[in-house]
Amino acid sequence: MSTLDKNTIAKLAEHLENAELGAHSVTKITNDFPNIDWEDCYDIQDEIRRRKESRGHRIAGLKAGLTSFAKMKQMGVTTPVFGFMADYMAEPDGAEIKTAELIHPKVEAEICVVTKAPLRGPGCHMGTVMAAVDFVLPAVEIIDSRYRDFKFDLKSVIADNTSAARFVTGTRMRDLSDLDLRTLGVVLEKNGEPVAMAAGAAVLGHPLTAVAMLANHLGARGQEIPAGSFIMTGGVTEAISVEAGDNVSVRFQDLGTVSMRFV
Ligand code: OOG
Ligand code: MG
Repeated sequence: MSTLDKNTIAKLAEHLENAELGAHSVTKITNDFPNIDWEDCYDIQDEIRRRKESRGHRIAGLKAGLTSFAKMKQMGVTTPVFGFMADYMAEPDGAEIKTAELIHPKVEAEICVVTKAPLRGPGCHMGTVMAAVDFVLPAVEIIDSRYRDFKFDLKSVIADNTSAARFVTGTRMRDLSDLDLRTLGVVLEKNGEPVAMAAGAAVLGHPLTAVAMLANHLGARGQEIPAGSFIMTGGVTEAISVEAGDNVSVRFQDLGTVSMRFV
């Protein structure tokens, strides 16, 4: 069930994408559309994706967010959300991230996978996900809500493509069978100081649970996770604000370190 017509969805998608591309904040869309539903919000996100693809951009990955208790508590919400990353959001390990292109960036440490088989819900579970994982790799997501003061509700953040802005992938890939993703430790350092830490179990008990939820969410919308997808399972700790001059390094047990500098 949707409450908005196609025209309104297109207008809201343009509004939110312009805020992203112009790096300016806007008010929550639920202020003006209090009766908007989940379907509408994912429709707006899909329209943002269609706009990018029509300009020649490729989809570089899929993401689950608000999957750890620390993140849910920080943002005052109780369920995960799903979004996508576009090609221009990808940055290599050691990158300089330009803060002038962002509004109020925060970093998140995430355990990620690349798949070797398609995953289509409903009915996806840990077993089907494990069979489809090609390898595990670490990444840092740089989120940047387009909403004023980084304040939003779940519906608004879904429409805003779950604050996706940039991501830095690590360079060490490992087989899933060589790792215990629940006990895999993660230490996030900002300017040489450890500022947040957790283990993989912080994400829904096991990070691959987020992949199953993503497949089931997409399945309900008639979509799937294609083979070869890069998937981010969500920040293991609360997100940490950064500004120009900050250095961030995240140390992942068994997966190496991912670093970047904000300029
Ligand atoms: C929403 C996106 C959250 C994560 O990993 O939890 C997210 C937000 O907090 O702005 O990407
Ligand atoms: Mg994230």
